[in-house]
Amino acid sequence: MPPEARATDAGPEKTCFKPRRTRATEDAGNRKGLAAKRADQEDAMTTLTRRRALHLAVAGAVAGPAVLRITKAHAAEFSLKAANNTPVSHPLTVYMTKAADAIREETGGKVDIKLFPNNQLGGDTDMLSQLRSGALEFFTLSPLILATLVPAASISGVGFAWSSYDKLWPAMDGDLGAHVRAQIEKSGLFAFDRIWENGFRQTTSSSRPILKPEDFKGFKIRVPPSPMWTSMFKAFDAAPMTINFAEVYSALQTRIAEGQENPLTLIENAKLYEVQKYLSKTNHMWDGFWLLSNGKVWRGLPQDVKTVVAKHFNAQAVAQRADMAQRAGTTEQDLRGRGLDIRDVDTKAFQAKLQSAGFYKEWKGKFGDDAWALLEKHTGPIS
Ligand code: X2X
Repeated sequence: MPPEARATDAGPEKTCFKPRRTRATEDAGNRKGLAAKRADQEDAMTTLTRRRALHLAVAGAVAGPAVLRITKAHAAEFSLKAANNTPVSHPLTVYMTKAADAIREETGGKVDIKLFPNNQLGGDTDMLSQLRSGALEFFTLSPLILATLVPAASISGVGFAWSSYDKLWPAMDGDLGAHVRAQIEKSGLFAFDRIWENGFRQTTSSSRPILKPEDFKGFKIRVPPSPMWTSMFKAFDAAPMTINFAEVYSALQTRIAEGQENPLTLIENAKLYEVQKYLSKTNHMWDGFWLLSNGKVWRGLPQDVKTVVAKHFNAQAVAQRADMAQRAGTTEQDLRGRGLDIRDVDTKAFQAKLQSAGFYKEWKGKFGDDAWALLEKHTGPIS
């Protein structure tokens, strides 16, 4: 069993959470029955109004659509929203939900995080804007898409850099992750310590199997909005087009794009096998999800709230990694069963193509020698 799984089995330590009590809640606690309930509700309304005022102050007047405001009237003292781009069945959503449940439970309902999965609040680009304006409190995003705002963040996604998770997780939980999180913080966002798993990315196609680097020539491939993705697939001589994940299924269905690339778990959960025929195990890049918060909103929360929220999100991120590692084998079987024609390829040939196209030289230059050395300290020499 991987160490992550063991740590989680033991369960996160309980911290002593003391809900903040106002005079109104104390009075309500002393009364009985309906009267107490009414007082609780009134108190909830007061705190919601307070929270709303805080939000407006933090976010400014143009904070985003009114529909995203806190509207739930119940006893929570902190009603917060979290969002992601993965289907309800994806382990990212499942384990974020577990974290929200654990936080609600440990705080006796005072901290209520409502999850909006599956691009319900818009595509990644929209959700990133909402997070930055303060309209959305928590959001998971690929380091490479985040690089549109924080260029240093995409360093974990350099092509063919990682040979195993034994190198990857210690780097992301250690100094490489700390380097990236420091840059994220400078941009006004906050990143939780533990990055969540998306996986190693594989290439799918509806038109032809990609078996060797030359098969990418002119291939109309959807890539997420990110300079590194576009750069990588240009280096493969493909024709990359930037599309948010929210529109990927329909882009493939209508054949606007011939193919896309994503980890097996997401290909299965988003049912991309319905609109793709071939899957090539190109394994070209590792990708994760940083759980982000708006820096001002995060710093504005009381310390005891922050401690409980961070503890459960970090613990569930580690549990989600372990769960995905356990499913890896069966997912491939399932996808074969769904009719995908799965092929192994010589990944070395693909890496050589990136090398000869100048991909590594370009990105080493962009990240700088120090950051590159930090990456290679964990991966070994990349190019
Ligand atoms: O957009 C994608 O392909 C996804 C879901 O993998 C990311 O979030 C980068």
